[in-house]
Amino acid sequence: MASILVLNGPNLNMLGRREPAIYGSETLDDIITRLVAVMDELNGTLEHMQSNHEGDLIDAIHAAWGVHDGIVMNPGAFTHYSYAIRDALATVQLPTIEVHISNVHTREEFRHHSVISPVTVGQIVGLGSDGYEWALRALVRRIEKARNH
Ligand code: CA2
Repeated sequence: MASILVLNGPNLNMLGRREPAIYGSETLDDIITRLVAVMDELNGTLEHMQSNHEGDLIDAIHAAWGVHDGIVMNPGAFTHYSYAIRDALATVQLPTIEVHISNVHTREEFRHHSVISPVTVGQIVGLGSDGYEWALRALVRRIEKARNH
């Protein structure tokens, strides 16, 4: 049974309320409800946390150490410049999948680079909110495979 921490960074609490053409019409609550159902199906558990504050996200990453088996994270705009979040992920060494709802590569130049991705297992970008589900399924599969070896 896998335990996953889902983390969402700044402004993602506004999902479904603004900019639906870029980020879709689902709210963050809608997405998390769906992810909890997916984790039930996979016989796992999920904790979710969203924050607009870098330090709070770092504290949540530290607190995941020894508690959760992996992290699905959309770091929001911190993706592009937060060495502190990257260091926190590198420190706890939990397998992490980075998710972006929009296709960052078709947007402004500053969104093309992630300082987070070098410390992740992989990235899912541009698949809308479904990306969280694919990330969750891929991460649980990876954790269970590692356990059975
Ligand atoms: O595509 C993504 O998921 C992003 O991580 C979203 C971040 C952006 O800074 C990244 O470059 C790509 C921004 C999140 C803003 O979320 C909003 C949602 C709805 C309405 C307004 C903002």
